[in-house]
Amino acid sequence: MNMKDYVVVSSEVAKAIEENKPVVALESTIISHGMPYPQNVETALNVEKIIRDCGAIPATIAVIGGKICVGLSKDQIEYLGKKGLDVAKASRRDLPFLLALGEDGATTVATTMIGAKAAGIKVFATGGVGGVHRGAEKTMDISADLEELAMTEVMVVCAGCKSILDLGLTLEYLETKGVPVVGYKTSELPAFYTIHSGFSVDRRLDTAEDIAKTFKAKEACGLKGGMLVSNPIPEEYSMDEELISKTIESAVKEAEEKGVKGKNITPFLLDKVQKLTEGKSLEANIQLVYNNARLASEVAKKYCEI
Ligand code: PSU
Ligand code: MN
Repeated sequence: MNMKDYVVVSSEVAKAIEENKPVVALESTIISHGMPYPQNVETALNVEKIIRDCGAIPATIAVIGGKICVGLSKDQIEYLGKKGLDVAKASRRDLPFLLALGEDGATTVATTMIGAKAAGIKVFATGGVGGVHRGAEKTMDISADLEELAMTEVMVVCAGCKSILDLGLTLEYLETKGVPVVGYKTSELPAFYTIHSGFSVDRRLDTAEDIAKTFKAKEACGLKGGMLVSNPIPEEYSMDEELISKTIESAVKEAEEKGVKGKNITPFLLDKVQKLTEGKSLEANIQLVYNNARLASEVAKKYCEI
């Protein structure tokens, strides 16, 4: 057995890769655990359409029946969206069980990177990545997404990090692991719902071409691992900083009181923030994903041209 036995690439995606056409990978935990039904399915399908309209091919990734499927059908996306929290959230350590036992799993940033790399996809668009949690000096809760960025050659286009995380520690961790952090048209790390975080990225880049070239240079030198491209939420959808920081404070406090830990904490906090802002944060979340899909498509196109 080798990895090929566990990976199923759709014929459309396989053909695109073979012909050096731009492909953008998409994760599935954002569908099952990141948003409520039916907005999750609607968003997932819209993201695919946006990528197509930009001239690239979308490849949503999930584990279905023990296979890492790269390029899901509409029905598969609908299935994951409807099942929601009943689908296992699958990060790196969960993968062997699901594959061996023929089960389903929604892929996090880490596992989506693994699937993307296996299929030969270089660019991946999502909303937010996992990171170092607040209080990690005691809990040691650091997302496997960061380790994956350190070892798997895929660019991840996101809207920065949510302040459910400790952004300063997340950047320190990425620095230690040698992961380049790009700010698209900004030198400040965006904070997901808002444009400003007060933390600096490694480098501001203003074009998709420069982003693609930077990644090519990294690959050419055999510098292993991925690259984090942070793309600020469009100004018109950016949320009120005070509202969002109060909301996150109260969500984090509730999680602590309820003793929510481990893989449940990120979905718990996302859900709380959505409820506390009465859906306003959901709209912001949807719009920033669309915005990332557009940038990722442009980067994927440039990467294929170089
Ligand atoms: N952050 C978000 N939205 C998400 C996630 C994180 O703003 O949907 C999901 C992603 O799938 C990410 C995962 O990879 O949560 C990280 O989970 P953990 O912190 O347990 O590693
Ligand atoms: Mn964790």
